[in-house]
Amino acid sequence: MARLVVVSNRLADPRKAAAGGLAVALGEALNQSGGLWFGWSGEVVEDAARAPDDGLQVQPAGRVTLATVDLTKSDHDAYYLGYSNRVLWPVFHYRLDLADFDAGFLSGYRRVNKMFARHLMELLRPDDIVWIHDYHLIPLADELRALGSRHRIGFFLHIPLPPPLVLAALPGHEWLIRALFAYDVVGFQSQADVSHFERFVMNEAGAEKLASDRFRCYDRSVVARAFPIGIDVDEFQRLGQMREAREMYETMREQYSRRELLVGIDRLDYSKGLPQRLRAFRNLLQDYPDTRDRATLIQIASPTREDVRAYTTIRRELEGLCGHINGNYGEIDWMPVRYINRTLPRRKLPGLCRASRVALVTPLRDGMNLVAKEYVAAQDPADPGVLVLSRFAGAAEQMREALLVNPYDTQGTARAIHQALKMPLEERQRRHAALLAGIRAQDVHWWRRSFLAALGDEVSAPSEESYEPAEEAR
Ligand code: GDG
Repeated sequence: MARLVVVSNRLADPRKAAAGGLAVALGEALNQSGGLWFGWSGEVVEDAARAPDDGLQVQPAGRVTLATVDLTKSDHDAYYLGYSNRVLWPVFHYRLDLADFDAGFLSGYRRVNKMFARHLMELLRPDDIVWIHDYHLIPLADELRALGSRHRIGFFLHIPLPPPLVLAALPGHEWLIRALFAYDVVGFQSQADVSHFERFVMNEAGAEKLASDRFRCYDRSVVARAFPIGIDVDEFQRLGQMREAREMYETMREQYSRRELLVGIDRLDYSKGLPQRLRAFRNLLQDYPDTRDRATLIQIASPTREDVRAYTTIRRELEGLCGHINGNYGEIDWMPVRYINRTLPRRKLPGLCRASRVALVTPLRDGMNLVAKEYVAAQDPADPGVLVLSRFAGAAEQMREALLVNPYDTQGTARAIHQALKMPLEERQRRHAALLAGIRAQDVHWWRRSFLAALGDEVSAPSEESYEPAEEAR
C-alpha cells in the first residue's frame, strides 16, 4: 500500500479524541499506511530567530509521523493572517468588501508555500500519495512540481469556491487557478463549487472539457469533483453516551423544563451569519408572541482569528444585538439569548445538541458546515429536534429534509423557526430519519475513501504529462 501524506496548515494529534472527526478520520487512513502528516507547528518565532531548518520537527505519534515547521512573525502575518484570512477567506465567502488586497500578503503566501514544499520534498518517498488541504496551501503542488515531484497529489478545498466574476475580482486569481492544475484531483464540497470551477476554467481560462469531471488547461489535466465532507457519526454518538454529554443534557433539560431551547454553535466568523440569526430570533419574539417567555437561544460563538479586525467588529455587533434583545424582551426570570463567547469542550456538544429542540445553522456562506450534521447525529430518534439550515451552506445540497432558509430574510427565517418549534412529532421523526440516513451514508470515512479512490484511480500520473510550473504567470 502506498504511503499517505496529508498536508494541512495545522495538524492535530490523531490519537487525541478531542481532535474531532476530521483528525480522527485522516488519522485512521494515516495509521493504515504508516503515513506522514505535515504542517505548521502553531509556533511563531521572531524573524531574527529563524532557524536554518525552520524549526522542522519530525516525531512519531503511534504509526503516524507528524512533521511540523515554525513560522516567523512576518511570514505568519503575511501568509496566515494576511493572504489566507484577509484575502482568500473573505473572497471565497463572497465578501469582497472585507478583503484587503495588500501585495505583501501574496508574497508571504508564496514564500511559505515554497518553504513547505522544500521541507516536504525532503520527506517524500517516490510512491507516496499526497493529499493537501485547504486554501492556505493552494500553490503547494505547483511548488512541489517545480522541485521535481511526480507524486500523485490531491487537493481538497474546505471552503466554497465563489462564482467566476467574484473570483475574477481577486488580483492574481489566474495564478491561483493555474496552480490548481498542478494537482491530479481537486475536490470541492458541493456541486455549486464544482460548477463555479467549471465555468471559470471554461470561460476565463479556455479549458477543454475532456470528460464530465476532467478539464485540460495549461498543458495539464485535472479531475474536479464534489466530495461533500461528512462527520464521524459513530464517534459523535459515542461521545454523546459519555458522562459529560449526558450531564450536559440532564442539566439543560432540568433548567429549561418550561422553555424551548434553540441552539447555535459556531466559530465567531462573519461567514456564519450570526447577526442575521439574532435578528431572525428577535423577529420570532416580535411576530410570534407565543414564543415570548419560552423560546431561549443558546448561542456558542467560539473565538477565532481575533487578530483580524473584521472579527472584532462582528463580535461587538453581536454583543450589542444580544444586549438589545435581552433588554427588550427579557423578564426577571427569563433571558431570551444566552450568548457565550468561549469554546465549549467538545465532550459537552452532543448533550447540548440533544437537549435543544431546534438548531439554527444559518451561515451566509459555508463550504459545508459540520455542526448541521453533528446536531442530527446527536438527536434522540424517538423525539428528535429540528434543523433550520441556510440554503447557502454546502450541507444544504445533501440535507434537503432540514427546514431550508435564506438567512438574509430574517422574517422568513423567523417563520421557519416557528414552524420548527411547532412541528408535530411524526414529521420531526420522518425528517430526522432521512437526515440521519444521509449523514450515515456519506460520513467522513466515505468522504476520505471516495477522495483517495479518485486520487488512486488517477492513471494519467503526472510523469506522463509535461509540467510547466505556473511561475511565468505570476
Ligand atoms: C471549515 C469550513 C467545513 C464549533 N464551536 C465549538 C466547536 N465547534 C466545532 C463544531 C464543528 C467545527 O468546530 C466547525 O466546523 P464547521 O464545518 O461548522 O465550520 P468551520 O470551522 O468554518 O470549518 C466548513 C469544514 O471546514 C470542514 O470541511 O464544513 O464549511 O468553513 O465540528 O462542532 N467545538 C468545540 N467547542 C465549540 O465551542 N469543542
